[in-house]
Amino acid sequence: MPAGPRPFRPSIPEMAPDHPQLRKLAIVPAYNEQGMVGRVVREIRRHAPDFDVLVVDDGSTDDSAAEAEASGAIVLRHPFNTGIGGAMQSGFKYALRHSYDVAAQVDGDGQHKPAHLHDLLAKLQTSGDEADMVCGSRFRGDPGYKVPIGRRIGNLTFSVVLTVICRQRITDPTSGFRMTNRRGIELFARDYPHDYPEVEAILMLHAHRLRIHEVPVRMNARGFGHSSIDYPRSAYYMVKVLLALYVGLFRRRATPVEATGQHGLVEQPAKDAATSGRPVG
Ligand SMILES: Nc1nc2c(ncn2[C@@H]2O[C@H](COP(=O)(O)OP(=O)(O)O)[C@@H](O)[C@H]2O)c(=O)[nH]1
Ligand SMILES: [Mg+2]
Repeated sequence: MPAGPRPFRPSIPEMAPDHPQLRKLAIVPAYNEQGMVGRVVREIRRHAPDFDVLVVDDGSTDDSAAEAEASGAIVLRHPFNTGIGGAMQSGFKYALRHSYDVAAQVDGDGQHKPAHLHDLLAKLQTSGDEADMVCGSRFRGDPGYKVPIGRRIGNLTFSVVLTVICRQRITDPTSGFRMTNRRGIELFARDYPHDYPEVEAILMLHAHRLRIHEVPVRMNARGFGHSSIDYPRSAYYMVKVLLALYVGLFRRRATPVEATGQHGLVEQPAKDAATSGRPVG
């Protein structure tokens, strides 16, 4: 990495392994996922009842929000579509404001298996300081479904680039199935990449000296609807993200002290979102 400002590394209390009091949030980005998002919420509550579930409805024009709420999720609604990155950043802001220790992403299209949430959590906890984010990787074992060839090629390209930059093996940089600790929550609440955020988010973590681990997971094929990275858009996706990675290498990143004049993060209230659903206990 080029010389730059000090990395963002707020001091947080060490995470106590297997601490039952950890506050954990599953963030479910959803854009027109009616028919699937309710099932995702119920599956999370069944397999990981210790997680609160926050669905970020990203300006859907269908009944995703009502379905999520009926299934027992807290629902945050964007008044218009912002893209996956915007949806996730709202989730991280919520996690920060409500003092969660752990935040996971579980996509609203049903691709991620909530049964793996505790595999991710075990790595995040037992590794303590060693893993600020744990990514579920389809390519460290059996992916569980036939990953489309376009996605494989894109994934491999980003995997090579990030493995070189981060000097550690990153096998599934486009996986959105990931979990982060308080350090990651604070960083991503303040700044999260837009458009196709997963790959850039790994670079961000690396630039801020936060640590990444991968655990093998199986995923499902998308039930219905279309991935945001369909074939016509995949070339744009490749060029855009590669450019963003290159620019990101040289980007100056403000430290919390520079940004706020004090240690830690002063959160700006989210302007365009309203919450509903059951309160966080
Ligand atoms: N396509 C799309 N998905 C969004 C958006 N905002 C939130 N999402 C959610 O982000 C998740 C991942 O999106 P998806 O298109 O499946 O990405 P992929 O799994 O990487 O191919 C899904 O749960 C979507 O519902 C958006 O603006 N567009
Ligand atoms: Mg998907």
